[in-house]
Amino acid sequence: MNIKLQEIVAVIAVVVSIVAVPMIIWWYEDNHLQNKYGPDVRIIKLTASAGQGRITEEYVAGWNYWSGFFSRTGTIEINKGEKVVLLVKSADVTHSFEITPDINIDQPIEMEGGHTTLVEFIAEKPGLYLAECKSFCSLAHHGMLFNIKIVDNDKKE
Ligand SMILES: [Cu+2]
Repeated sequence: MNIKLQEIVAVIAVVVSIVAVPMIIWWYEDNHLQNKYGPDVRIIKLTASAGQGRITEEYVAGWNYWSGFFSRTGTIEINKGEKVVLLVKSADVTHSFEITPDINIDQPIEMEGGHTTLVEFIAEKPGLYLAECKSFCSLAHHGMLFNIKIVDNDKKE
């Protein structure tokens, strides 16, 4: 009787930790940066996948990494004056991104496989900036690019 109760408690403890630990990690990843920087800062999370030759804003895990079921990020539009935290994660190998130089971002944005590099900047100069991987990462290396477009909303219309 006692042994059975202990077994049940053990099973519940295992299930709770299997479910709770990833949930806490997801919650933490989603919230701690926004809490740290405050609500005015825009957090952009990108994942670079050399295997699929693309950069995405979607969450990349094992299942979609191998199937390639995540979308390619084309252009990220940022308003002039916006404070941005750009997080670039590598899903696989080393990447090194360089952006058109007149954007005020320290370059290159480099990260080893599985690692994330964080860059803070303020969008100052309106324009279209090309971010390209300069480290040959795979046969699909040519697809490792995205655009950042800084728009001046005061000058629109
Ligand atoms: Cu590359």
